[in-house]
Amino acid sequence: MTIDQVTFVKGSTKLGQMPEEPVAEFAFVGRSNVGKSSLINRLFERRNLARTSSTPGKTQEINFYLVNDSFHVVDLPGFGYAKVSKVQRAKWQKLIGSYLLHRQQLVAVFQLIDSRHEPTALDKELMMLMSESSAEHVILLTKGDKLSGNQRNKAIARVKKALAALGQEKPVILTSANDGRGRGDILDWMDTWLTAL
Ligand SMILES: Nc1nc2c(ncn2[C@@H]2O[C@H](COP(=O)(O)OP(=O)(O)OP(=O)(O)O)[C@@H](O)[C@H]2O)c(=O)[nH]1
Ligand SMILES: [Mg+2]
Repeated sequence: MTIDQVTFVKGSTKLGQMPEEPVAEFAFVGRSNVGKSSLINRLFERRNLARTSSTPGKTQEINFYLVNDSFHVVDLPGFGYAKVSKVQRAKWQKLIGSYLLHRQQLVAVFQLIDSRHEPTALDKELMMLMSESSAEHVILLTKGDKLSGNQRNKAIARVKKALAALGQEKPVILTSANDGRGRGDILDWMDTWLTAL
């Protein structure tokens, strides 16, 4: 698949404000600063369509992008940012939780985990939440450019082990927004699911 056209649709902070069109959606979710917006830009080959920042907590809304006039890519606000209040955190969990479990259009969730770190408790919570969802679920390890070849294999093995401990077996793709690795695999998965609809 090639990305021919991308347009920003809208940013939503409530389930009721999300686009109503029955368009297939692929969501990118993971902790703050893990690299969701950067990877989406790389996927689109657009430098700064999804706004990124070295400060965690940049993306505050659920941002919808329409691709090739046929599907949505959804950039979700990050979780696990230490400086947010309890109230904000609870709000995030409610919004993202209900999006992931109840969004009719949702075809697949790409869960991003930093390739340099062990999956956190929140990463594992999200894995468990996804077992209740009917959407497809793929793990993307981010910032793979920062690792050596040996470390990359270790990172993949580590997350597969964490999944197995939860009784799950999911595709794991090593990615980098910097050098573009993994981009082709992400597009191939999207293609496969769109074809199966
Ligand atoms: N080396 C390297 N740095 C990256 C990569 N992807 C993202 N970064 C850096 O990580 C930081 C966070 O990236 P974002 O894309 O804004 O992260 P996010 O997950 O969208 O963060 P929130 O919107 O706060 O949830 C930025 O400083 C990026 O430049 C990557 O593949 N390699
Ligand atoms: Mg972001």
